Amino acid sequence: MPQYQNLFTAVQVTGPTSDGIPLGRGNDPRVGKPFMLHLAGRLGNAQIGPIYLGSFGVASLIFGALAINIMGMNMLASVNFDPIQFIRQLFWLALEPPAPQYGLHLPPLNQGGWWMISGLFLTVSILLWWVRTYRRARQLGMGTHVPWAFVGAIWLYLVLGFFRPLLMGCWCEAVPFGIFPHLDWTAAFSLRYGNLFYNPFHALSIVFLYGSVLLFAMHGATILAVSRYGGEREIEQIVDRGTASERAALFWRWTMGFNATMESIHRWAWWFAVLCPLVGGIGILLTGTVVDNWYLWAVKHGVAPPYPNVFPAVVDPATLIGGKP
Ligand code: 07D
Ligand code: 07D
Repeated sequence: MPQYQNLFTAVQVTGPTSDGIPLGRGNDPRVGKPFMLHLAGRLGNAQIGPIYLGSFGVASLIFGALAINIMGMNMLASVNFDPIQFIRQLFWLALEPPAPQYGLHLPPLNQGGWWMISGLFLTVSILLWWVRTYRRARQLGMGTHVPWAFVGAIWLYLVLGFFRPLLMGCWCEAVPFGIFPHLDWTAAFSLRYGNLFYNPFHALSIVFLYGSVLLFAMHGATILAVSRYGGEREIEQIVDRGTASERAALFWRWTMGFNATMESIHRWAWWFAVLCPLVGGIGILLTGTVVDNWYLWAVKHGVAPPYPNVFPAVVDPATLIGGKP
């Protein structure tokens, strides 16, 4: 008998389209006539639409589009409005935050002003999208777990571009907009503050990042492995756990002596995912404000060994003026 592995075989659900539940007072109408798309059905639900846009959704899209356009136009200006060079160099182009001399003041548009405006619009757009996730969850009578998880990501984003620069007294501390420029910023940040690997919150953030991957793989694999018993059919599994859930649980109890439950695995997933940017944000907020050099901090607290005496003593570069102590 051929093995039923179910890694790629997706069930295509076809039938009459559904508009979903009627919406009560205070809601806008949903837009778009729903239709079936076979390719979408290979990845998820075959039905596309209708989508709820609402006033917060529309406002979020407008602010988001403005932010991206300001970034794009500045990048285009930086290559003298040459569309070929714009495409060729796109990954390297940047819209940089203001220079250090402006501190927290408003700089001229071409020296960081556009960065501030597009950053503000991007933030407004993200926050409006958050309101939308909250309101839609509420309207469906759901818990608000998704919006609160989203807050985790927004926290790290605001620490990187708003809270930390505010504490440091300079917008110049914030991240530039651009594909490779934001990577350069990340590498430079780590070097400037004495190697982020020695920041315990960076380490914890990595634990939750890797942990999320591990949990996701274990959970996805377990459910697929019992889909031959209907394990992925959540409705049946809720009213009658049957043999699929039982097997899934037993598999882990047999292999590692302990198993999550159908319910608790989702709490594990939620906390691991949320804690990744949450502890990360704490680590970034402490950098430069409380701790100036994570390597020296680690040596001081016995986490890292000092360099052997054969080398000259390590001096915190932040204490150097013009390269001299
Ligand atoms: C798969 C969901 C879909 C989302 C995607 C991202 C944009 C940007 C803007 C042209 C998992 C959409 C991208 C809207 C377009 C312009 C101006 C999510 C999925 C596909 N990063 N980062 C990326 C952002 C920071 C770092 C990629 C955003 C920090 C490293 C993408 C932010 C630091 C690497 C991107 C942000 C940092 C990346 C893929 C905000 C430390 C990579 C992202 C708002 C945390 C990777 C070339 C992805 C890469 C990468 C977007 C912040 C480090 C462009 C929007 C400052 C080391 N980052 N990033 O798949 O390939 O996420 O870069 O804070 O190696 Mg980044
Ligand atoms: C960025 C949250 C904001 C995103 C939002 C989304 C849109 C797009 C569009 C849908 C990602 C908005 C979305 C606008 C919508 C569409 C199409 C989450 C974000 C609101 N590191 N590192 C981390 C590792 C090093 C550095 C975290 C590994 C070096 C800095 C993570 C390694 C140096 C920062 C992590 C490694 C360095 C980080 C990010 C290995 C560089 C951060 C977690 C193996 C030389 C960030 C405390 C996250 C942080 C961060 C992993 C190495 C620098 C765990 C695995 C030593 C400066 N690093 N890192 O969820 O929190 O990000 O640090 O070497 O700021 Mg690191």
